[in-house]
Amino acid sequence: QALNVAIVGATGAVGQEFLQVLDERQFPIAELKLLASARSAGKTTTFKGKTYTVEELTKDSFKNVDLALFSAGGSISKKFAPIAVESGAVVVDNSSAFRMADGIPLVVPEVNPEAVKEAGIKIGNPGVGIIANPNCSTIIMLMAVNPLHKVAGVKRMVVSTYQAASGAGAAAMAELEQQSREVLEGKPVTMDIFPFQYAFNLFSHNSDMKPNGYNQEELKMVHETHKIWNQVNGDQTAITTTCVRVPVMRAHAESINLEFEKSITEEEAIAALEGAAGVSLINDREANRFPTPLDASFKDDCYVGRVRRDISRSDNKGLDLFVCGDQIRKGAALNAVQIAELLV
Ligand code: 2RA
Repeated sequence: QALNVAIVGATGAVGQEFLQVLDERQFPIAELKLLASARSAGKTTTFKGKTYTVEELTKDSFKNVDLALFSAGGSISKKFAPIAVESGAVVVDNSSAFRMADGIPLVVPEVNPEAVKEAGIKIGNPGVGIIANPNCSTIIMLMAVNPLHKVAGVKRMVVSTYQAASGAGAAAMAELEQQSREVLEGKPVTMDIFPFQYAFNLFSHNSDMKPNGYNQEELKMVHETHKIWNQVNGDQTAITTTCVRVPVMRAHAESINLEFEKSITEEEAIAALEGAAGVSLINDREANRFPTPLDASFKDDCYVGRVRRDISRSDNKGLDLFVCGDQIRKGAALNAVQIAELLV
């Protein structure tokens, strides 16, 4: 049945991608409401040939709304997602506000779709009402690793990320472009977003540093994976991560080393990846051709390559691989809309 849909954060990069994905996937929409801050209210956007005016988000914005897609930051989600649920809407929230909250499902549809039903969340009868969209680097990593986890059980995982500017927002993308020009023109670089030059440089992820020496982004990947794999209690996959911001516009890349409980050959791994929804292989050793962020940009799939037996081991319980995924699309908007599709 067609739904009354609200988009919170409609003018942001992910909000705009929500509209793109909803249109492309012909999501059944009866009425559409675009919500944003007072500063953005009044702006217009077209959707399916019709012009919509962005309205200011208020506590009364969710009357008769069946589904609300949020991507406006954690504080907006914390304040307004419960109000939306109270009004009868199901919320799919792209912020980190509720990801680790007890009882709130954290979902990658290709990995743990059952979590939505287990939480008893339905259109018209939202119950706990909020479904959390995982962090983009977690989603992209799991798209590559989960098909292998199902075959041989991941015992330990070492992940290094190469994260695009889009993960830090539209302003970071603009700064990367501006700095690149300034560098090439021999001008002093403008540094408004990060405290160091971004163009032709890379740096440890800009999220908060924790006392154990890991930053927030690295810990999100660890904890979110345990929740999605239902390992919050009991045997957990050992995971360590290093997250880096690199001068790439909108697709993340990740290098992943895996240790398995059971043997899995390269051939078995490739077969599992070839059969996995949402995954494409670029794994041509002859041509030395493997995924790049530009292969993944604006695409739905995550692109996997460099699949090889880990030569530091003497058995078939270790693999290395490389994955690229569009941070705004599968890393945020597409995953959220695919969660919404589980509800209709
Ligand atoms: C990043 N994962 O790429 C974050 C975006 N929320 O910085």
